[in-house]
Amino acid sequence: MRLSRYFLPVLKENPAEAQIVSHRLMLRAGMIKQAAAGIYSWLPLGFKVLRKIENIVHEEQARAGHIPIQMPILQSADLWRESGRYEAYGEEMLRMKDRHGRDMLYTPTAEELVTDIFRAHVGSYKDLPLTLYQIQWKFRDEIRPRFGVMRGREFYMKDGYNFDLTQEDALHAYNRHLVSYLRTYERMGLQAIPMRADSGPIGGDDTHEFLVLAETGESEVFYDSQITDLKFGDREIDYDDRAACQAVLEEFTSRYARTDETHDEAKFSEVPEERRRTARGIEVGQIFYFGTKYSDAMGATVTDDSGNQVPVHMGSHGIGVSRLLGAIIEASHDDKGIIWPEGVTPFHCGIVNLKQGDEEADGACQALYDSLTALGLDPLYDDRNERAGAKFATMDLIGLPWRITVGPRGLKNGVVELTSRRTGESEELPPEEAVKRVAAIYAGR
Ligand code: P5A
Repeated sequence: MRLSRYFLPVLKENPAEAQIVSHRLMLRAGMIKQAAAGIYSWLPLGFKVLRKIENIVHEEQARAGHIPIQMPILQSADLWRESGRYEAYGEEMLRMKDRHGRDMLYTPTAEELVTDIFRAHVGSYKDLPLTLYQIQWKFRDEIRPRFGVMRGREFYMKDGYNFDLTQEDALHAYNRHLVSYLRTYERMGLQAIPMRADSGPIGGDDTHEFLVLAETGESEVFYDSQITDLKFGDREIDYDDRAACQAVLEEFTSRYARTDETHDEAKFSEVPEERRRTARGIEVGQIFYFGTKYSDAMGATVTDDSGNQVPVHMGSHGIGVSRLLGAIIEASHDDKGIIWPEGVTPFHCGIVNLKQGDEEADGACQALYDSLTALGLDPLYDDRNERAGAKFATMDLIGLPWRITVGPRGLKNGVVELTSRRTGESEELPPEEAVKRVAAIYAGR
């Protein structure tokens, strides 16, 4: 993409309404625009990152054997009356009537809707296990929407639902989700720690939240510092291997790690004092096992192998896709702007032309652009007639992890400059080498 033809409405001034760095940087980098309290339009740069995050989620869901569907944003209240949650959900549910006076609502979550699909189409234990998921907009009429996409009223969520014959099978689905989430967050450059949490209006006793440690996080968390040494890395786990999934769960959840909702001071004091940490965290996901809560209420049963009708065991699992943009920025920025991890960066690298209009510099930039594009990479070429300083400031603000700087002086010596946004380190090398280096960085991503 040529920046002169792109739509990147960066702000020079710090927006007064933004209290935390991710919100400020998302506004300044022209990623989002507020449409109403807690509701945002996604501008090209923000939309591109949202799509990248969404793609990683889809890829990791596919790896775990989960099946994508798409359910509507507007639901009828009838299903929620069946489950008993229509009244119980309270003020956070946005309710409306259609022209016939029927009660409708904007989906805050979709346990009822998916259970209705299940009971209509699945009748036998032979069709299990089954996990359906979607990535869809949700609405919760939060009393205090704040921090931009971090606590929106409208937000983008991956919500998945497993259906299993027995509790044991459903607990395997729970473990499988935990493993798959660890992998998903690591691909986004995040360390998200599973912590024992409270299940709130979703229900059930077994639940873990995934928290990214950050000073601006809304949750207070208590944990054993050994937990932050654990890395999932790029382990390949066979998701059908129950023992392997169980082992990962035990590895990542056996040390003390809880949110304030479930914190137990007595248990915490058993952790050696020098390892006890109190911090703040951003909840980027949550997994639940709630057994037959919805299948009992809504009559979602299957015949088992003896011909008996039994309610299915269920759980649900959520990832805050739009919130993740904020969480990644909170975890990865400096005073000049965002620093995108390679896995989610909107463009793979920037090309800065120090002397726009100079025949040689223009030609070299175009050649770099063409070579990178031919390799399947997606560069952003700053071809504007701007001062070098302004170009660097824009690149630093929008946070592309790599920048290639091209100027007449370097070209005389046959070199361009490759700079890492994270370390600030630069290296001079011939243009073809710079292309190879960038290609190598993204190989396999
Ligand atoms: C699991 C999927 C559920 O709703 N039902 C379907 C279950 N879980 S949850 O924990 O309530 O939400 C899942 C994740 O969504 C993100 N999230 C939000 N993101 C932005 N703004 C909000 N107001 C908001 N509320 C929830 C969180 O990341 C949460 O973990």
